[in-house]
Amino acid sequence: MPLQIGTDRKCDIGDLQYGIEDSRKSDRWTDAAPAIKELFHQIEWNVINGEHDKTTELIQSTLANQVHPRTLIAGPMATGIAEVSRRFKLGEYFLPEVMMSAKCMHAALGVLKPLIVLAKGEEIGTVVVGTVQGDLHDIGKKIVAMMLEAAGFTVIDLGVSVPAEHFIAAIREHKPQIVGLSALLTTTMNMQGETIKLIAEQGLRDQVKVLIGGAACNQAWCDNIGADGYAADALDAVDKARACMQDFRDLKGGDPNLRARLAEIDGEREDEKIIAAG
Ligand code: B1M
Repeated sequence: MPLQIGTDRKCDIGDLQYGIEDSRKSDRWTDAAPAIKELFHQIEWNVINGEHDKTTELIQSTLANQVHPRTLIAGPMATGIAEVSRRFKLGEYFLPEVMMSAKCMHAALGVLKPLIVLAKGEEIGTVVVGTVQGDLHDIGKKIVAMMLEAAGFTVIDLGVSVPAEHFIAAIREHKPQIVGLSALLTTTMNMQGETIKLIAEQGLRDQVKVLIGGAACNQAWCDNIGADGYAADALDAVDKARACMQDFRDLKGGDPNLRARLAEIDGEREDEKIIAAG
């Protein structure tokens, strides 16, 4: 059984502003063996420094230590890209640096995807996912797609900057039960709404449940554009997609009751966290 290290806990990543020596002294990943803690810090710094030629080797070494692929994504890869986001936001990093870091994330996901897909559970449905028109961000969407596949969904990934018409064509061709729309920019979020409008205009709204996600979105935005559910991260996307296929199978896409029931899942998750924290 591959190792799952405490990636579900919130951790302090202030040390990532400084250098790997500070990270080594941090109490992050202390539930892992020292060799794995070291590899995790190297992965974080590999993403921050954008050294993509070394990513594959680091990821392989960690896997050889029996670390679960999902732990890598939710652990050091997530903390590394979070620090990149912070630096970009504060103007410490510019596009070239962010693109190098994105290359590391893609290299790592390339190694992990076959392993995650290999662990695919029993087939539960089909999801069409894509990043909406005008938006080129795809790291998060790829993670969501991989996690959905691992959970047993067949995933049709339409890629980035996907026009609403392409979503319509994919719905007609693949007959998914769920459509996932990713948007990371405040300037492209409206395309999630436009895509939902076109799905409705084409008479397909009750046939598909629409989930949205991406850094710019939240539940209020989901309510505003009439999506069925908002997923804050890949695990949330899997929980809500599963609920769409199981508990809420009989509710149709666009039904306000479906939106309300999916939103309740967030409350349940918070309750679970409070109970787990004692
Ligand atoms: Co851009 N970028 N970027 N960028 N970029 C952001 C989004 C930004 C917040 C950075 C910042 O300023 N703080 C900012 C947006 C500001 C805003 O709109 N409010 C921004 C900007 C401004 C831009 C450009 C406009 C910069 C420019 O050109 N001047 C430009 C736009 C290009 C375009 O899209 N047209 C641009 C370009 C780029 C790169 C190409 C360099 C690169 C993308 C590379 C790639 O994806 N192939 C990039 C990156 C890497 C980022 C940040 C730093 C990191 C995004 C990321 O990968 N996060 C980002 C900062 C941030 O988000 N805070 C930023 C890691 C990923 C795992 O998280 O994507 O949130 P995330 O996905 C999560 C959840 O959101 C959720 O689950 C995922 C996994 O847990 N989720 C879903 C996502 N999609 C879902 C779909 C679902 C469900 C859940 O459907 C069911």
